[in-house]
Amino acid sequence: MVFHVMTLFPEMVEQGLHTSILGRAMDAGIIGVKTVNIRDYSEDKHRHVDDYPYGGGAGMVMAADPIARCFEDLTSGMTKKPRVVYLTPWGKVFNQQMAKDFAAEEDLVFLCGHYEGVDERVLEEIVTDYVSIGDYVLSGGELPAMVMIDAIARMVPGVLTNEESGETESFMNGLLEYPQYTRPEVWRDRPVPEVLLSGHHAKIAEWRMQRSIDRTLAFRPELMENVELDKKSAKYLRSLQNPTE
Ligand code: 6GU
Repeated sequence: MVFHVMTLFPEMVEQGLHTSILGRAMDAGIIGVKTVNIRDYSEDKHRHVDDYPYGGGAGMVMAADPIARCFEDLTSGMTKKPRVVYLTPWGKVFNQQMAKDFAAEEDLVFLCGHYEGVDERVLEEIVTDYVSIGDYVLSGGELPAMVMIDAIARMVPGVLTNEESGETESFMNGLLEYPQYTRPEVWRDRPVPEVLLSGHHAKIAEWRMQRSIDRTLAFRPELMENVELDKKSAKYLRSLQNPTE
């Protein structure tokens, strides 16, 4: 899968994604990240890509034409029209399901805006998906694009090893992660929960499931609405709700 990022800050995106799991996946050729500098498509002698807003007001607006020509160049070799994500606080809020859906694409294009926005007409022409990463305002689309690329890449087959596999992590079964411990066995008078030292795999699995449920109820109770619990988990949840039964 190839992520194409249209941005005014290509170094920022490249630097941020070449580490750890994504760096390994890129070296293995499973994913690619290609950045293009929108400024290279300016026809202005000063390489300007922004201009004053019609109707007045503060700030500058990114002009349609450099973005359109950047996009046309980027997609000229593609046989199929790619999905194009515009990062914006007014988009649909990104989640794990969207990460899985996007991971099925062969090519995915991100348009990172800056200044006060982007000329609406180029958005109408090229954008297929408007996406936000949460209800707060950032200075540009680069950090959100990097967040999305990390989450999407992890869902591409072959990126995670079996050991790293997302299946047991937060959100994959709809519950939050259970607590983890490593050596030493006692740290500042705090022992590791006994069951984890027992070597009893079924008991450990049950303990982890119960701690996932506890944590989800404590931190994100609204997630509980959408989880499908197996028999044992459902029974544990009922035992919490009806402690006398
Ligand atoms: Cl996608 N862009 C910007 N500029 N700010 C954001 C965002 C996106 N998502 C949350 N805040």
